[in-house]
Amino acid sequence: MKQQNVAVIVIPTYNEADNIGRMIEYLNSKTFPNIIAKKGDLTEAWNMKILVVDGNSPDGTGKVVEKEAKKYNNTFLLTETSKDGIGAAYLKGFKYAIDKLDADFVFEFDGDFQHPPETIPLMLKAMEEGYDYVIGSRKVKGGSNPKGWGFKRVFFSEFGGFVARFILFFPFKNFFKVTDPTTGLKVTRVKGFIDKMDLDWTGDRLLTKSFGYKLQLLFETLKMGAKFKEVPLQFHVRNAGESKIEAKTAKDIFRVAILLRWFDDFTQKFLKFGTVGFVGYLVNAIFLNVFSKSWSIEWLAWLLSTELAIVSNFTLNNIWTFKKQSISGPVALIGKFFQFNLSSAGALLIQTVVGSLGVKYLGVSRQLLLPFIIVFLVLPYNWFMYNTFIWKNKKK
Ligand SMILES: Nc1nc2c(ncn2[C@@H]2O[C@H](COP(=O)(O)OP(=O)(O)O)[C@@H](O)[C@H]2O)c(=O)[nH]1
Ligand SMILES: [Mg+2]
Repeated sequence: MKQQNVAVIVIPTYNEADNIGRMIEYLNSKTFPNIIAKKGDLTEAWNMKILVVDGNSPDGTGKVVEKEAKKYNNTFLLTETSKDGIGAAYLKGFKYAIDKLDADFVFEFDGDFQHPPETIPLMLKAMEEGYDYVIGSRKVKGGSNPKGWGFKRVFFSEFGGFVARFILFFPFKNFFKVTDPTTGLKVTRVKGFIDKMDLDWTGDRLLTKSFGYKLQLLFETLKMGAKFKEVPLQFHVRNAGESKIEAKTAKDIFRVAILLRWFDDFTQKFLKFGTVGFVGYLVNAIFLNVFSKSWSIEWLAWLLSTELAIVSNFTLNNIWTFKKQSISGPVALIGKFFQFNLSSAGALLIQTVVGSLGVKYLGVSRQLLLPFIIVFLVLPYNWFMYNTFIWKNKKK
């Protein structure tokens, strides 16, 4: 640990002239002194800074911040040439915080008092405990939605949050661990996370420059292996001014969630694995038909067509599904192909044993049992064997 941890509260603003001055005053006079005095169980030395990223607001937000920046030397203004979306504003802010403000931790924080400044010390506490990523959640004990929200608003927030969680993470552990995926209050460790992130907001690096950035940064940071924790967020109603959320925002967030999951390496790999398996089945079926018509030796037709399917599976998985772990060179290929045959024999054994026992003792029909065995036993078995033994990640 350094002598001092620099935490930068990044606040994007667009037309927040009625809020931002009060917010800066509040943080500097009420919130930061408690942190510096190590109240609330804090033990380390914190250097707190504020960075407002203003989308060149026509209402004079920038002027207000400039005035505050003259008064407080920990307060900075980054003026964008135009309103580029909240996601873009955050990436610009992160870059500035690292390059110019020496940030060790960056906060995502709203300028309209919807995020209570009192949550900041709780989040820093978690950072002191060694977490990399701390999220303010409205869904954990102690967290809440604004009192003024009607049924419809609560329903959409709850339902939307659930759908986002489902699309992004189901059925893996983060589906259960991330309770509030669309929250905007977060703090992230710079070292190992923000400094490894692509902060170029131009081009197509961001799937959206608007509010969907929340899901993208969440997804990316967790993918990087961040140790994360949720703290309760009591989400308030806006102090003044207007929300920048538009009707199309929900649709945009949904689109981002789908794209994130679809283009994820894991998903792509799994889809390719499934496709290769299906091709293998076709090879098996077609050659079984051909061979059994040409010869009268039944078992030979089964054996050869199955082996052709195994060859097809091995080859396609090697050059496509597991391209990054691809095996090359004749000796390695022969060795792995032998291993692959053993693994496939295992799958055959599972299918034979469970299939015949099922038919005999459960009395279920073969055509019903087969797809069940394939989906719930053979697929997971193959996926496991391929990833752990055949195409395991090369050690870095
Ligand atoms: N710089 C910048 N800030 C934005 C933009 N859109 C929203 N913000 C700011 O981001 C914060 C959250 O936006 P807000 O409209 O309050 O969203 P809501 O709380 O979900 O209704 C506020 O401080 C906004 O002023 C943008 O395009 N550019
Ligand atoms: Mg807001």
